[in-house]
Amino acid sequence: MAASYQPSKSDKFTFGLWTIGNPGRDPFGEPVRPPLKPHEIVKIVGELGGYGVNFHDNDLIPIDASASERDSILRDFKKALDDHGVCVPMATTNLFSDPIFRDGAFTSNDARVRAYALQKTMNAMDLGASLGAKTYVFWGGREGTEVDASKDPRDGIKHFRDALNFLCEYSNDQGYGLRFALEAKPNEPRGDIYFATTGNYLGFIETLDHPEMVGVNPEVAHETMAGLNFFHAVGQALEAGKLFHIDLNDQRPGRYDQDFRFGSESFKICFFLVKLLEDSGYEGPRHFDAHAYRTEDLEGVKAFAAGCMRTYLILKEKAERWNADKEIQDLLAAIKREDPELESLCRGYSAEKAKALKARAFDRKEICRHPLQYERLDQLTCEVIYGVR
Ligand code: DIG
Ligand code: MN
Ligand code: MN
Repeated sequence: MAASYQPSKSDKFTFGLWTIGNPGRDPFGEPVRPPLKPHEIVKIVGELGGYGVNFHDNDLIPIDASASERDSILRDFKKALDDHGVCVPMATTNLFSDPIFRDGAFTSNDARVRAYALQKTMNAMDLGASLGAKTYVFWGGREGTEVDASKDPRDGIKHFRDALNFLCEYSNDQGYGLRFALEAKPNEPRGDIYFATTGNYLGFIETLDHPEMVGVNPEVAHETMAGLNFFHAVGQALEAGKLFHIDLNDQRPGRYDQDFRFGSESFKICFFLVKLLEDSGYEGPRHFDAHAYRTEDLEGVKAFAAGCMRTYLILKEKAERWNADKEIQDLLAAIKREDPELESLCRGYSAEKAKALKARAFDRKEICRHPLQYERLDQLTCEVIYGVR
């Protein structure tokens, strides 16, 4: 029977409240869609087959909400979660919208702002943990500069490290069991954002007091904006055991952060990404940090969300086809040249191994005669993606 590509809870598809709830505002235009309340977004995600929703603190509770407004919002939100069997795997803090963060949050030049950012994040962690979140994302959208005369980059790193060390201790102190996932972006809304790529964060994590609690949340659009191969970035995060969460969307290179529907632009990268997530046994949410085109009405937004999940499932089936394709697998087997004896010589240093390796003769011309057949391999891969294999 032909696959239905119908999402189920076991696919762990999640959406941020800010994605389906995006009203279509952009730097050059006002909102084009009426706002949706959190419980209305939960209903849409549930009806489309989604697994969970995520939120910034102020996506759920407006920054100046009264206690009674907060209680009412939370009551409706929790009821919708129950009614539609939707969970909250991840939460995060909005440390970028309020004017107080105009020059950063944890890396602000103003100690009062840095302290307020910590306070706001602790409160947001309380909220997220109370709703079941087990992953906490940090996207430092305002942590950066336009004027490098204003800050020594080393100070920014130190302030960010102090904040994360403090918040790791807070999570432990509260018994939340949260895992932190750091999300990189090279620029926008700041001229340059600190920790521009996932690689920056992978290096930074090892300098923290609790590196075991901290991983990364790579986003397709952000690494692509930096001109990088997202498949490689996720590969490094997975290999380091640090892929704690992931932001799926799509992006054309050399443009502002487009956050397009997943798989709508970079077919090959998204194919290899889905194949890597599935082949690796990644068990985290497949989170879509994306939004519908500004042209869309509510039905268009639903088509956007359904399209994200459907495309992921289509690419998952293509990955299964690729893995099962005998011609492709035979090609890979012919291309790779393993040599256990040589490999044992090159791993686990000893003076004897070094001496033997230095004495080994290599026939460069003979080695170059080994065919690589990448044109054929890539053609077959494209044919799987195009749907003719
Ligand atoms: C933007 O890509 C960021 C914010 O939307 C949020 O903090 C994070 C969560 O995935 N992604
Ligand atoms: Mn983005
Ligand atoms: Mn994101």
